[in-house]
Amino acid sequence: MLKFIKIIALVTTIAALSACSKNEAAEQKTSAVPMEHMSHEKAEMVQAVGVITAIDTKGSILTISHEAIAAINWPAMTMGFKVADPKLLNGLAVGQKVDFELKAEGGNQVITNIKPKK
Ligand SMILES: [Cu+2]
Repeated sequence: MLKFIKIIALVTTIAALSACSKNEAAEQKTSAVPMEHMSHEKAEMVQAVGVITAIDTKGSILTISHEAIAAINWPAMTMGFKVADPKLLNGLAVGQKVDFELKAEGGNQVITNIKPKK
């Protein structure tokens, strides 16, 4: 009888474990969805291209409609980026096409370099 109970317990454990790993796989699938990159913490410098749609000089925030960035698996989208130095905003205008460089800073993507695209 004791042996029978042990087997039941074992079977239950295995079932629980496989259910758990199934859940993990499902979660990984969901987290591979585009917006996950917003809280992306890896420190990497990435080159990107986009068009400026708004400039917030007070908050040092540039809103850019950027193209897809394959290096970090981002789809194309319009989003706000903080600039590392307010001086980077000098000479920029809404509607301008730009080449820019991003760096992850505390989970946020910060523009460390930007220049009008030729
Ligand atoms: Cu984005």
